[in-house]
Amino acid sequence: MTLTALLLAATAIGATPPMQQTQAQTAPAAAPTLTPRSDGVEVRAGATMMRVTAMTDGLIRVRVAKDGVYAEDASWAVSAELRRRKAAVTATPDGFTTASVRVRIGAGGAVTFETLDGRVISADAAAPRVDGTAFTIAKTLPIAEHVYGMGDKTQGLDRRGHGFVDWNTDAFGFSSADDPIYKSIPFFIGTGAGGASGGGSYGILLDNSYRTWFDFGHRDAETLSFGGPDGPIDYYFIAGPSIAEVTRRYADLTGHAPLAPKWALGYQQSRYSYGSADEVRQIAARLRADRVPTDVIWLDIGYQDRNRPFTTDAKTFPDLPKLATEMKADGIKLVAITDLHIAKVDSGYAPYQDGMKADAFIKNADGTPYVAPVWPGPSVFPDFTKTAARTWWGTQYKGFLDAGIAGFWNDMNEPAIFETPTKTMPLDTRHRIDSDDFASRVTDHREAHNVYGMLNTRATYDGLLKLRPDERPFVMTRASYAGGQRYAVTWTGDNSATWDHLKLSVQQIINLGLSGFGYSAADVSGFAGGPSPDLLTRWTEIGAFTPVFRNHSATGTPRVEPWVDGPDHLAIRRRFIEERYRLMPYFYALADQNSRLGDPIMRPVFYDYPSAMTASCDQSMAFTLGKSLLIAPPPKPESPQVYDVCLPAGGWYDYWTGQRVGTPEPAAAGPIQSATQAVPTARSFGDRVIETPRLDHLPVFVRAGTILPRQPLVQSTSETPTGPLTLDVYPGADCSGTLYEDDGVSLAYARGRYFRQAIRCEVVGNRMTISFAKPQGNHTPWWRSVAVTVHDWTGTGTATVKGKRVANTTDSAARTSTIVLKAPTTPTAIVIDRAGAASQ
Ligand code: MIG
Repeated sequence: MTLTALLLAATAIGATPPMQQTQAQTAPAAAPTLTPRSDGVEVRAGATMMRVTAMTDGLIRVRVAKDGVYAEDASWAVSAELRRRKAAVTATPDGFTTASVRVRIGAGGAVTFETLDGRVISADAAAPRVDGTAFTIAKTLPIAEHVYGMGDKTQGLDRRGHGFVDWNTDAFGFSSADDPIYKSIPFFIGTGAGGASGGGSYGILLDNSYRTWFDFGHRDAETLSFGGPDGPIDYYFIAGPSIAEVTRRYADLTGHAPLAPKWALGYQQSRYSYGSADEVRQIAARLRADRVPTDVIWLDIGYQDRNRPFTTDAKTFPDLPKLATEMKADGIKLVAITDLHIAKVDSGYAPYQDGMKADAFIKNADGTPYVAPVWPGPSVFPDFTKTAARTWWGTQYKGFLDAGIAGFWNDMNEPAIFETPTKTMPLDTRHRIDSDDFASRVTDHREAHNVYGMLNTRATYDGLLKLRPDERPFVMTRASYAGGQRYAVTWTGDNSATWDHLKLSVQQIINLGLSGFGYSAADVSGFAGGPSPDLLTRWTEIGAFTPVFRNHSATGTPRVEPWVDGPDHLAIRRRFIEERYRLMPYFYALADQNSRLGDPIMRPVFYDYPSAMTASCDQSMAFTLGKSLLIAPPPKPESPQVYDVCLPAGGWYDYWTGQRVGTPEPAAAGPIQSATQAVPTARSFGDRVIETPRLDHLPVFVRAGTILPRQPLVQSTSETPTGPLTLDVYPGADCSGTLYEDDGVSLAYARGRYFRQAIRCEVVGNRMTISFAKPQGNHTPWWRSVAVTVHDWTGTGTATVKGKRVANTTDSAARTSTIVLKAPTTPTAIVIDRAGAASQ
C-alpha cells in the first residue's frame, strides 16, 4: 500500500461532503480480469466491476459498477446520440489502444491513459473505491501539473492546491475563496506532467449530479481525487494533447453554445431594479445623450407585480409593448428577468393555477406540493426534470415575446429558497424524471439539485424556440451544470465592488470558457457595495473585452451607470465601450468560431500560446480575446506599481498605436524611441513589455500575423455602420483573419445565410500580398468596401488589386499604408510594395 493510497483512504477535505470513512484497504488490490469488447474492455478485479469504452479515439468513458450494478446509461450533460458512439479499439494484454491513446488496466482496476509511445497522460493513484453509495477516484498529480476549468469557482485561475464541492448555492456577496457558489460544472483540465516525458493535457468530466467533490492536490500535493456521496461512477476522459483540443472536445461532448444574437455582444445596462418604464426611458435617453453605445437594458424583479414571475406592475410598467417599441426605435432591446419560483396564490395568477393543473411542481416526500418562501412569498417550484413541466414552463413566455421582450434572465435557479439555513429546498423533495434515457422514476433533491438550474434554462430555451422557431433565443442563467452552454449564457452572480473581485471575475470568465461557457459575464462594477470611480472605470475597460458586457448593481447601492462620476470618467468609459463596438466584427467572428468549434471567446494566454504557461511574468490578469488580441491589465489591478507583460514569441503590436512592440531589432537594445506612440506607457525589452498603470489606458496587444476586422462606430448593433469595414494588417507569421456576418438574430445562418471569408497575408521581401478567399455562405454583409491598413509598412511603392494598379495612402508617422477597395466577393489578391522596393 502506497502512502498516497493511505492518504486517500482518509480523504475528507475541509468542505467535503460526508464520505463514509472506512478502514484503509489492507488487502492487496486484486489482479484484473479483462474481457475485450469491440470498443473497449470489461474489467473485473475483486469486487470491482468496470467498463472502459472508447467513443472516439481521444474520448474514453469509464463506468464503475456498485454492488455489481451499473448506473443507468443516461445523462443530462451528454446526449444519447453521443453516448452511443463507439470507436474500434485494439485489445492488448492489459487493456486496449485507440488510434491515439493506450489504456492500461492495473491492480484493482486502476486505469492509466498513455500516448501510444508510452508517455503517461493520466494515471490512477489507486483503484476506484466504493464505500456504500459513495465513491472515490484518485489519480496522480505530477508536481508540474496545473488544473483549470470547474466553471466559475473562486480561488484563482489554477485549481491546483484547492478543493471544491459542487452544490449550486445562492452565494450573495461571496468572497474570492468561497465555495461552492452558483454552478456545478464537474469538468477539469489537467495539463499533465509537462516536459518531454509528459503525455499532454487531458480533461475529465465526472457526469454525476450529486454533491460531488474534487481535490486537486489540496490534501496531498501529488494526488488529484474526486468522488461523490452517491450517483453514477461515470466519467469521460478527454485526450488533448493541447488545452485547446481538450476544450474543443469537451464542447463536442457536452454541446456547443449556439450562436447568440449579435446584440448580446453589445453593451448592456442593468440595475436591480429600474423601477418604472419612465426610469427605463430616462436611462435610455441619457445613454444616447451621452453617446454611450448600448444594445440592452435589463428589467430586474422590480418591473413585476408583487415579484410574481410573468407579471408586470400595472402602475410602474403600464404598457410594456409600448416601452419595448420605443426602445427598439432607439436601438435598445429589453431583457426581462423571469424567476422560477411561482407564487402560490388562490386565484388570478395563471402560472400557478395552470401549473397546478399541469402537475408541474415539485412535491414533498409526502406527496403534497412543496411550498417555500422566495421573492413573491410562498412559492412552488417547477419540476424541470419532467418533460411536461419543462414544456409547460416554455409556454409562459408567449406574453412577453408578444410584448417585444428580446431575451430572458433565469435567476435564483440553484434553486434559492429564503428563510432556511441551507438556502435551498429539503433534500427529500421529490423530482420526477422522465427524459434523456433516464427511466421514468421519482428521485429526490440530492440528485436533481445540481441540474435544476440548467434544466430551468433548457425549458426556457426550448420554449422560446417553439414560440419563435426562427429566432435565436437569448437566455442568461445563474446556476447551471455541465452542458448548460447549450441553453444559456451565464454570469458569475452577486460579486462585490472590490478590486479583488475585478481580478476574480477575469479568472472566473476564463475558467468558464474552458468549461464550455464561451459567453459569460461578471457584473461590471460589482453587484454588492459601491465601486470607487477608479474601480468602475477600470472594470468598464476590462469588461469591454469580456464576452458578455453588462453593468449591473444591487438595490440600495450607489448608482453605477457610466456617467455617475462626472465627465472625465465618462469619457474614459465611453472610449472603451466605443472600442468594443468598433471591434464588433472581430467579436462576432469569435462567436461564430465558438459555436462551430468550441473555442472560447475569452481565453487564458496559454490557450493559443502554450509557452505562456511558464512565462515569468505575473499573468494572473492577462487574457486573450481570440488568438489575436492579448489584454494585459495590471496584475494588482488597484496598484500604481510598474509591471511586466510577457508577450509570447512571434511579435506583437500595440493595439492603440499600431506600433510594433517587443522583440526589438538587435540594434535597438534599450527603450525604443516612442515619439509616434500616442500612449507612451510601454517600454519594450524583447518579449517583455514594462507597463506603468494609468487609469485611462489598458494595455492591449495584437499578434503579429493578424488581420483584424473593425467597423465604424455605431450606437447599437442594430444600426448599420456607414463607411468601409476596416482591416488592420499586422505583418507576421501565419498571417490571417476571418470575417463573419449574418442577419444577427435569426437561425437563417444555420441554413446557409451567412457570410464567412478567410483572408491571408504573406510578405516576401518588400512585397505584401493580402488574399481574400471566396466567401462561404449566401448572406450579403453590410459593408460595400473595405479599407485595408497595413502596419509597419510604408508603401510608397505600388499597390494592385487583382493586378490593377490602385492608389494607396501612406502615413509615414504612423508607418502605415492604406488602400480602400470594393468588398471582394471572389478570390482577390492585393499587393502592396513597401517603400524603396524595386517593382518586379
Ligand atoms: O435575491 O433579482 O444575482 O443579479 O439583481 C436577489 C434581483 C435576486 C440575484 C441576482 C441579481 C439580481 C437579484 N437577484
